[in-house]
Amino acid sequence: MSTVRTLIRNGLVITAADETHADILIEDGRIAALAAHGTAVAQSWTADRTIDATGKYVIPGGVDAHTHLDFPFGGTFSSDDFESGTRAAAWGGTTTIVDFAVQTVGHGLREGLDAWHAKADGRCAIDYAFHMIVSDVNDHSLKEMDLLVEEGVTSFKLFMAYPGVLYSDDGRILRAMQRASVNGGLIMMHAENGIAIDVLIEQALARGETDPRFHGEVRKALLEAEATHRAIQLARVAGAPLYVVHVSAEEAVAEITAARDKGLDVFGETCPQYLFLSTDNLAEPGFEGAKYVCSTPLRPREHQAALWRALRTNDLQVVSTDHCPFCFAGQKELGRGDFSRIPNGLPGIENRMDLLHQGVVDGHISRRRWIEIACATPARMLGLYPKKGTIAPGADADVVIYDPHAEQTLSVETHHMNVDYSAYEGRRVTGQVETVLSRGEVVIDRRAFTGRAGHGLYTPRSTCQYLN
Ligand code: DUC
Ligand code: ZN
Ligand code: ZN
Repeated sequence: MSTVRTLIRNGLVITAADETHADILIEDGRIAALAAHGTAVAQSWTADRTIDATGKYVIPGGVDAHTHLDFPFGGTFSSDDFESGTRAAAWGGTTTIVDFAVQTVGHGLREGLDAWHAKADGRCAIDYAFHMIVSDVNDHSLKEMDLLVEEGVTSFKLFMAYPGVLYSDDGRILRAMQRASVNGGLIMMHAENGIAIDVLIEQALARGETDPRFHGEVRKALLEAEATHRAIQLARVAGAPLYVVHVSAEEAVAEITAARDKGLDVFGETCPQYLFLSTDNLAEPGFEGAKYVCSTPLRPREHQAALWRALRTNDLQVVSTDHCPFCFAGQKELGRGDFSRIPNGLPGIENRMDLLHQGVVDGHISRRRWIEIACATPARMLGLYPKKGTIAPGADADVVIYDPHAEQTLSVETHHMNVDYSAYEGRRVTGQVETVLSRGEVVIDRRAFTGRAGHGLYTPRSTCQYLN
């Protein structure tokens, strides 16, 4: 049974809106009250458990808007399942994930969603929700979209990439967007011109260009920008909001910025890998570059400044992980001699809060912006606010005690993700998660895991709360 009353004393409470020196009272899994340190109110509080946060930040648990646990791709499955993946998330200060359920072509959305519930049920250490990948837009799946919105699956990912697998053509995309404009769903777009990319892949392989670095060369920034532009125009025609996932190219950011300058409900997310890694990693010698194969691909490092700038100006609103880990041994190796067979995806569910805090340390973003892009906005965007994403009376007590001065070295030796390498091996970062509460239960206690599989609950969502 959980501790019913918990007090967090003496920390600096940071939300997207405020930084306050406040104590926090937690009752029955929720934030009951905040009061300034030393005030009569704060001093009157008693609790079953008191956490001293002197010298620490007290922040909302992270909300990761984009994960792929137990995800089928390229003939294999991502190596973290819902148990190992959500445990690693907790270690990294994330207390809610929104994972992608998949519709298989020829089957319904309901069937896909039921399968993802079965994968997750009873296994999660933290709370979770689902988006739905729609890979077969037809009359039946369009009707099912309405039902899913009503039951709390309020966002739908479509792919302009991966022809023959997850790909939807423009007509199907338009139909899904038209449906979303009526039922309130949010269309999430993987914006890359997959038809053109497939031609470039074929030509590269025919020239004998088989190394991982060619993955980055054929998936051109211009083809991300072109697809982003097309998705925006289709959304305008349909009168639907649009959320572009894993934006990596400066040219794609420019398309989103232009749309937002017109006042359109167009949003964009990026991921830590695009902020910290680059095509230099894809070009690492031997087959090492395979560790960095994901789509959209890593870009030349010049793109990083444009992404950070867009995060500051709110042209990009969210940083999620797109966590989709594949082990180097046996999984990434499927693509030796043919980069197009390397399973696409990077591990990162555990690293997001720390890497973004490093963005604070490096002067790219403010502390409050860190919380906004990692907690509050993803919660609003996906209909989870204010239950998730903030520290306020009535919110779930998903709280992280964060040590802003701790130094750590990211490494496969110390991470908790079920994958045999770290994309950030040897990187020194300042700041570390110390203690994590999920709905008032301590799941990480001064860097020891005290949670359990099954504590995490499925969390239905309302529709997007971020529209203009
Ligand atoms: N991109 C990835 O890198 N992995 C999974 C799916 C995707 O779109
Ligand atoms: Zn994608
Ligand atoms: Zn993804």
